[in-house]
Amino acid sequence: MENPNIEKRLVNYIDGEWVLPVKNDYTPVRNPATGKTITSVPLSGEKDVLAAVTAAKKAQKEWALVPAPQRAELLFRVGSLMKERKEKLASILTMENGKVIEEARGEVQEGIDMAYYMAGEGRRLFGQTTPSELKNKFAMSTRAPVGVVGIITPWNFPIAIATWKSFPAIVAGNSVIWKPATETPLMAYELAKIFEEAGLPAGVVNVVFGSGAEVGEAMIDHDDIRVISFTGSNDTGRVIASKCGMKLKKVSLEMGGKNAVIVMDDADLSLAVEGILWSAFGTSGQRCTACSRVIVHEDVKEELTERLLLAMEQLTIGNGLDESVKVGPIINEKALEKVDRYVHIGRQEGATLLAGGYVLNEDKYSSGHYYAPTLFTDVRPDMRIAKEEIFGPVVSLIEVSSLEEAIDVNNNVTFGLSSSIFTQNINQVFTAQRDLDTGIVYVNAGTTGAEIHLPFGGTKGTGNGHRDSGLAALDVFTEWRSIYVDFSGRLQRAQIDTE
Ligand code: UN1
Repeated sequence: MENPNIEKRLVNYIDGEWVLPVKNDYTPVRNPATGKTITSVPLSGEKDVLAAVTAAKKAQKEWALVPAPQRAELLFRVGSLMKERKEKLASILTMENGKVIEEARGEVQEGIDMAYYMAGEGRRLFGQTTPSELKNKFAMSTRAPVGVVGIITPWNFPIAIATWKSFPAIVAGNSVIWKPATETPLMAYELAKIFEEAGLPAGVVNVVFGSGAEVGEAMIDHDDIRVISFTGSNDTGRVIASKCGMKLKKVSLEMGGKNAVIVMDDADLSLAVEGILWSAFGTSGQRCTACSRVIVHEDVKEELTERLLLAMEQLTIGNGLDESVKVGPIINEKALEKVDRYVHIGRQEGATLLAGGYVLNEDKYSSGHYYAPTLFTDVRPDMRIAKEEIFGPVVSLIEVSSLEEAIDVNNNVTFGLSSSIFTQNINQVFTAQRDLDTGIVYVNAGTTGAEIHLPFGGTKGTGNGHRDSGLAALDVFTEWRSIYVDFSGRLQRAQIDTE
């Protein structure tokens, strides 16, 4: 056991109790930097989900009647506890996920920001009032909770994404059943402890650990879970969408990207290199928003490539708990193999490998899963490495000769999460923000770094029209209710008695 302060075996959190899973089935959780076992996580099943649904249904009825500003008070407390424990949470996050400690602190901060932002919604949750077409009649709309909601969160942002989904659900008066990724259960465990300590009533948030095939499936199947909010792979998202579709269940999906940085001929190249480096190799490229394509104007391609290669040489790779390390490990063996497979595909397709392209297996890396930061050039937009999500530290340089071509190349993929342009030209900036077909657009910054008070999500294969975080998240976890109050004392027929 690597850290004595971490429980050897985790349990589920259902109805305010820490409970063993019904089946005695567990799987180890390993630190991707060292390969060592940190804890083990239950592989729960349908019965655990049923217990959680029963608790969540009961709790939600009461919770919906608690005034929203009081619900928000609890979220403020959750935010303060997260702030108090920021350093502890960040180091556990680095241990289970591998991301470097500075980024782990950033991710925890993202959750704290979300707590305070959504707590503020407790005193807003605005609806509309609007005139009625009839005399002595009042019309308004309010947001009503949906009921019990199911959230399924990924390992790459195990705490931030959980807060994007659970906090708006809670403040709006829903109860939550949460299935965290089995690779990173400790963030869920720690956050559940915080919910408990903050005084969230039993059953408002329930954590059921386990696989998508068992726990996820049971959540999707259960008619009393009215919303599924999922972040993860495109393949899984499609299956969830079709199953929820048959049940007319509300479903919100976020399924990754093939994000590009565009570098125009007038760009500040030093800034562009910094932006590319941070958004492509930060989190070892394991962000939905990671830059995996650089679409570069032919006039600056050579210089940008040289500068990028030099900067890549400076990247320190290793265990993210070491403050000087910039690039941490890949989450597990399977993910490492996938990255390496794509590099082989790239070579076969005729792309030129300029740096990296191999698994790091020197002694100091041998027990973890590390991949060398990789740069391909001469990549054509129709190559698989330019179209498919790799989810690792691999960047493809694609040459273009105009802004129009750059935008075409950017848009000509099935994903649409994030994009960025480096230019000093205001006309190009505004053309790009209008024409880039992604949910997030950055100007003179890389493709990562979304802030929680704006909508997060994307177009095409990235999602299904919904957004996480920002005000938009409330649309996922509430139903609009339109209310008409007639105080005329007689029957007034809409559209008819309007004279
Ligand atoms: C993700 O990779 O799914 O914008 C989330 C960013 C982070 C969130 C990424 N704030 O890169």
